[in-house]
Formats: sequence, C-alpha cells, structure tokens
Amino acid sequence: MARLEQVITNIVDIFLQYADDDGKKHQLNKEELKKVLEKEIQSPELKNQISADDIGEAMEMLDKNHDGEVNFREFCRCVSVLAKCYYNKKTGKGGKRGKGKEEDED
Ligand SMILES: [Ca+2]
Ligand SMILES: [Ca+2]
Repeated sequence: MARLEQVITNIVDIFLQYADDDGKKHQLNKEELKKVLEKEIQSPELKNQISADDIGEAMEMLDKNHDGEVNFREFCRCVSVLAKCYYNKKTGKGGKRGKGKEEDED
C-alpha cells in the first residue's frame, strides 16, 4: 500500500479499534481515549501537545461539541494537531506559542 494510504487506513483503524471497544460505538469515551493516548502515542513532546497525561484535560480539549466523547471528526483534529506539532519541529517553525490552537498566521 502507498504510504499516504497506510496513514489514512491507520487513522481509521486505530480510531475504530478503540472506539468500538466499550460504551458507544464509533465514540471514544474517557477510558478509551486514555488507552489510545497511552498505547498509540509514545513521544512525550506529542503527548504534551494534547495534555495526554491528564485525561480530563485532554478530553476537554478534544471534545469540541461537548458531548463527553471523542468522535471521528474530533479524533482527526487531534491527529492534525499532532502532525502540525511534528511539522513545526521538523521545519523549525512555530516555536512555543499557540499551544494546540488553530492559528496559521506567521
Ligand atoms: Ca466507545
Ligand atoms: Ca464530542
């Protein structure tokens, strides 16, 4: 499979694997979110981006529609925040400001 296709299928597969584990299907509750962040993200730098050490805080940040769970759309936003963090690190852009916020101005 092409690399980008692998990324896409991985994102969907990872989400569904954890989201369908318990409670509502296709929704990550707090426990499920905790497992994803524990098992699928290792780098402390990335964990910090989404406050992964404090599951309540991470949930609050990711749960944009405030229904107490993380749906696929919210999960994608999370992946995109992490990708941006890695991109900024690699290109030396961004710096410390704008923690997880969606600012694109330079
Ligand atoms: Ca669930
Ligand atoms: Ca939600």
